[in-house]
Amino acid sequence: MSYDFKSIIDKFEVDGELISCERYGEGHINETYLAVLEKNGVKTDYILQKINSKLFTNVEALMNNIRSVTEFNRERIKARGGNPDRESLSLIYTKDKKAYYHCKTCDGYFRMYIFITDAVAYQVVEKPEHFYQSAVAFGNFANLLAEFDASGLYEVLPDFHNTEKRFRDFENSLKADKFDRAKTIKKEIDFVLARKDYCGRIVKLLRNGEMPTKVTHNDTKLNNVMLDKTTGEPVAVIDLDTIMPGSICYDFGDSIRFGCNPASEDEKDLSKVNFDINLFKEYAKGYLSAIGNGATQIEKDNFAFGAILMTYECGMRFLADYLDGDIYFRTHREGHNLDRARTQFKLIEDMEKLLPQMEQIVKECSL
Ligand code: ADP
Ligand code: GN1
Ligand code: MG
Repeated sequence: MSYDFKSIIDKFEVDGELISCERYGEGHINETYLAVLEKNGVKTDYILQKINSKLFTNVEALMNNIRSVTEFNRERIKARGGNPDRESLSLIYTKDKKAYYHCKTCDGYFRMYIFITDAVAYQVVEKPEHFYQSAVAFGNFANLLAEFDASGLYEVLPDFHNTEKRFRDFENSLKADKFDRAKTIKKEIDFVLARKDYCGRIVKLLRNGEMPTKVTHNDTKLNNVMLDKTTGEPVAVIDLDTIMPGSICYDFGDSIRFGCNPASEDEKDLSKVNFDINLFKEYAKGYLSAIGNGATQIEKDNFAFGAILMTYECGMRFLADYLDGDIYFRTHREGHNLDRARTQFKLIEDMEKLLPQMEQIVKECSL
C-alpha cells in the first residue's frame, strides 16, 4: 500500500524536503519506513511507522505510554552525559505537539522517530556476544526506568503476563475442547496442570507489594535491540509498543526462553531442543551488570524462576491455542502450536533440573 508520504511527513516537526520513503527493517507488527529528508544539501534519515492499529486499538493511550517512557529515558541519558538521540528511542512530534498523526484519508496512524545511526538490529543470535550485548541493553533499559512510576501506564494488552488468568483461559479451552483434541494430548495437558502452582508466584508478589511493579518491555528479543555497527556494543532498546506495568522478571525470563534454545521455537525433533546454560550465563552476566542497583533482592531471587514461568506461560498459551483450533498464533502446518508447546515443555524440564545452578549464576553475577 502506498501513502501520500509528503503530506504525512509535513505534519511532523521536521525540516527539509522528502527525498525518499521506503519500507525498512524486518518487524512483523508495524509498517516501518526509512524517510530521507534533505536540507541545504544535507540528508537526514528518519523512521516513519504506520502503527498496527488493528492490534493496538487505543493508539492515543499507546502513544502516551511511549511518550512518557521515552521522555523519561532521554532526561536520564542526558543527565549521565549520554547522547539521547542515539541511546533512546526518540519521538518526533507533530507540529501540533502530538505523538502521532492520524491520516483521515487513508485511516492510518503514523509516528516518527529519530533514526538511530550506525546500529543494527540482529534477527538471530549469531554468536553468544550478541546475546550478551542484548542483555546489557535490556539491563540498562531496566536501570534507566527503575524509578519510573509505572502506575500511569496504560495496559496495552491487558493481563498479558497474568499467569493465573492464562491458566484459567487454558482450563476453559480444555473444558470446551472444541476440536476434540484433548484426548490426543493427555501428556501435555498433564504437564501444564501439574505445574499450576507456578502461576501465582510472581503475580502474588506483585499484588501484595513484595515485588515492585515496574515498566516492562514485554518483547525482549534480540531484534528489538540496536547494537553498534562497529563495536557490537548496545546502543538502544527499541519497539516500545508493549511497555506495560509488570515485573522485570518477565522481561528477563522471556529473553531466556527465546534465546537459550539453540533450536527454533517450533522444532519437531525435541532432541535438538535444549536449554543452554552457557547462554544463560552470558545473559545473566550482561543483564545484572547493566541493571546494577536497578534490581531489588526479591527480583534477583526470581530471575531464574522467571525464565521457567515465561516458558511455562508461553507453552500453555500454545497448547490452549491448539485446543481452540489455532486462532491466535499464526500456524503453517498441522499441529504447529502443539509442536511449539512441546519445545517449551522440553525447555522447562531442562530448566527445572538446572534451577539451582541458574540461581547460583544469578547470585554470582550480582556480586
Ligand atoms: P515491529 O513492531 O514491527 O517489530 P520495530 O519498531 O521493531 O517494529 O521496527 C522494525 C525495525 O526497524 C527494527 O528491527 C529496526 O531495524 C528498525 N528501526 C526501528 N526503529 C528504529 C530507529 N529509531 N532507528 C533505526 N532503526 C529503527
Ligand atoms: C508473540 O509476534 P511475536 O513473535 O513478537 C507473542 C509473544 C510470544 C511469542 C511466541 C503480542 O510474539 O507473547 O512470546 O509470540 N506476542 C503477543 O513466539 O502475543
Ligand atoms: Mg520489533
